Amino acid sequence: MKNAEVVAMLEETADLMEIAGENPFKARAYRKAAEAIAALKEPIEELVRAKRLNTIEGIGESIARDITEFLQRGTTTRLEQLRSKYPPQLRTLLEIQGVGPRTVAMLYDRLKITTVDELEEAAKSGKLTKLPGMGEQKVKNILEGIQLWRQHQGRVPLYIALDIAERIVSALKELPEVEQILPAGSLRRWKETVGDLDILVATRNSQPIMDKFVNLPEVQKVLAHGTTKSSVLMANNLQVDLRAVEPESFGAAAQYFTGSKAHNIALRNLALKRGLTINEYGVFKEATGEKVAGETEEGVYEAVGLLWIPPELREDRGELEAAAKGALPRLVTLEDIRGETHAHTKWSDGFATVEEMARAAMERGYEYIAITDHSPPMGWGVKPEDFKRLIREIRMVSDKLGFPILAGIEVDIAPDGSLHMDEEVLRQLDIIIAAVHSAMRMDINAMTRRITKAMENPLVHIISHPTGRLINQRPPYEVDIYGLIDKARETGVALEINASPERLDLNDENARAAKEAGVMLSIGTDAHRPEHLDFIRFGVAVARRAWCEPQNILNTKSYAELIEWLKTRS
Ligand code: DGT
Ligand code: CA
Ligand code: CA
Repeated sequence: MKNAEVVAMLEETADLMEIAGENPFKARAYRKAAEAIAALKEPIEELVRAKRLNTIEGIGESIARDITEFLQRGTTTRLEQLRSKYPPQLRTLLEIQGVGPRTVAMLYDRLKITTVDELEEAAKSGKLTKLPGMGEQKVKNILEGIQLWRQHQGRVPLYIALDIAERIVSALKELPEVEQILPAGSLRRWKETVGDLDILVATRNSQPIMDKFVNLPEVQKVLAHGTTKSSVLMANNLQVDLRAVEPESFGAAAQYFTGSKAHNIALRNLALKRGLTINEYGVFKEATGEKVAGETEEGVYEAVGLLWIPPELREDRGELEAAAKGALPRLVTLEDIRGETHAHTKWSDGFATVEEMARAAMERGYEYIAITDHSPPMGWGVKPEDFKRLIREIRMVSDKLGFPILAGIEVDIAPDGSLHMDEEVLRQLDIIIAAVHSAMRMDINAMTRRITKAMENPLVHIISHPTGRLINQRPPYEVDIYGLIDKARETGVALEINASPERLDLNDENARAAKEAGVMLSIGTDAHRPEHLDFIRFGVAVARRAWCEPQNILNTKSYAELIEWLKTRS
């Protein structure tokens, strides 16, 4: 069913028509058509096949032609023409209050502005006031609009949202009225950022739960306070919605509000093929209205002929097809992780000793830990002449604790792809992680060459945080991730899923590409304190969203297996 795609096409056409200054009535017609198709219950392809498009109100001849062409070619002549005049990313500018289509066109025609950042810079540098009709006040409004837009965009990093969710859940759980409670939405799917929290409770008496919720000490503002639904703002401007449902519908509600939206739409279409409708209350026979599932999530999927699908996979990236064939992956779990591959100590910029880090690993039931302190040129890196003492300490602590500690390094990759450490030192180490920490503004080819060259060095085992991004803080440096994946496959070097919650690098999609290419992935927490070892759950979540099974992850290996694997590299 291509309805959503057709809607997107019509909306883009309307936006670009307005920017291009075409007849406003024409643009409005496209918008109306988009609304009509969004509300359509049957596949648009059916209507086209049966030549019934004109039965929908608001769809005239020329829009019908565009839809037919779009279904055949995946695009339309009209859209292509518009796009050749005005790049589609200009549409984002329309989301800013005080910026209309005419302004967007002028910004592009005169100043080649295509992004919010460029607009902000132009406004701040005084370039905008030189444009016709742009007084000081208008520029000021635009800057305020940009600020507002950014707040609105503000998605909260997963670890912050998770922390808030866990506190809400443990507070509400105390109430005897709560039969079940579940943080659903993107949080349950472990998406790297969260727009808002969607918490569900199963109960027969919801009022006391709602009352306690809106009065939680962390609540900054109550947006709604009802019997079955309440909404509040928490710290970080995070909105939290709490919904109460009858226990009979809890599974259906959990399924619905876990999403993703794309997954739900695809699931509903599968259900329709079986003559079933599905909503947040249950699964029903279309013909009779009889309820066939809803109490449990397993039941909902089973009614549609599917195995239960882990939330991390629910992004409409092939999981429904896999569930129908009984071919879902056996996703890696926290329990599969047998050791830590990336940890720092006081020897570089960490805050604990080798022994403290090792004990923390033992407490978590691990079989080993790798100590991988930085090399110079980081100011805090361990100097070559000090590595001898560091290695000696590692061997000594390992003996004392009777616990395997690998002597390692996180060595900096220089701009020319060489490693910032004497080879003589590297040869004494058990595990070598290499990473880019400086000179990140290189062009994409040079950066890709820099990292692939390090991978060609037979001493290197793992490339750490391969794209350098920091969530909501720093975009990835320019690098050809597929070039890195190819090189990893060719050399056998592992790529890291850095589990530090501000990094999550590789991200889910890149990790999935690596996994599918047969590349080994290593989940490392980059711990700088003992408690950072617990970041592992974020790395495992990325691996699960990347469809990884235990054999795709280096540190699911036992100590002996890991040593074997490390040898095959050097
Ligand atoms: P977020 O909050 O932006 O990080 O992402 P989600 O996935 O938590 O999305 P949200 O909070 O807008 O909605 C929660 C879930 O509700 C979503 O994952 C699926 C479901 N949902 C929301 N809108 C729709 C819809 O229009 N159709 C369907 N089928 N499901 C929807
Ligand atoms: Ca949400
Ligand atoms: Ca929501």
